[in-house]
Amino acid sequence: MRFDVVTLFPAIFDGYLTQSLLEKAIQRGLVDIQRHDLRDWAQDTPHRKVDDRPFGGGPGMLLQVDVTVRCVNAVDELSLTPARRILLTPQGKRFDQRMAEDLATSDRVMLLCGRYEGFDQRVTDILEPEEVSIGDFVLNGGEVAAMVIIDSVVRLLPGVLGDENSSVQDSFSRGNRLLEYPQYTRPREFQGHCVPDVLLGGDHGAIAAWREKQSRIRTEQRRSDLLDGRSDQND
Ligand code: 6GU
Repeated sequence: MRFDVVTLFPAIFDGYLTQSLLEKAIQRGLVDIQRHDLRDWAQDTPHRKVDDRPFGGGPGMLLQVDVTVRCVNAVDELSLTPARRILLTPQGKRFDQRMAEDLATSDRVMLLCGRYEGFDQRVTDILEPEEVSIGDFVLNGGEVAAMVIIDSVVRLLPGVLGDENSSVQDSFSRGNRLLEYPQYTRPREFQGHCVPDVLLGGDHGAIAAWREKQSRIRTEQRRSDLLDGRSDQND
């Protein structure tokens, strides 16, 4: 699977690409992540301007449609497979595990990271990307959101995680709408806090039942919206 990330700040991704589980996935050829500096498609040298003030007034600057369309078309031509285009914006459809699972079936995804007040509307009108948000809060730019999306998608690709099953049981995956149960490792007791007896007893049926109950309790207390489907705007 290939990601093309269009950004004004390609260096933001440096540590992420080399310091995480991702590095191994890249080395093993399971995923390819290419960054593209939007500024490389600016026309005026030496300023390489990519933004301008909004018509009608208002705060901040907008990323310009001509630069962005040139960039996306050039990136598209780097590969024969057309990329699924995603524009990162707080105005987008909210990202969730289902969307991650869907993206993991694509060969190629292009992520457009906005900065400032975002892109000129005509970027969306012309390039028709899917507009995606990672939640109801505002980031300084789409780069962190792009990393969130890449991270959640890459771990779903076959061969990336050691145990092929370990992403299937995740909270929020298709078959599981509950939060994870609490887990413990050694020591058995620390500062008077003990590991629940049932986990030490070796009765696998009892352990499974305890975990299921803990998942349910946690979900009711913290995320009751998951139980009645209210959280899922995308259903
Ligand atoms: Cl995708 N971009 C920005 N700038 N802020 C966000 C976001 C994206 N998702 C949530 N907040």
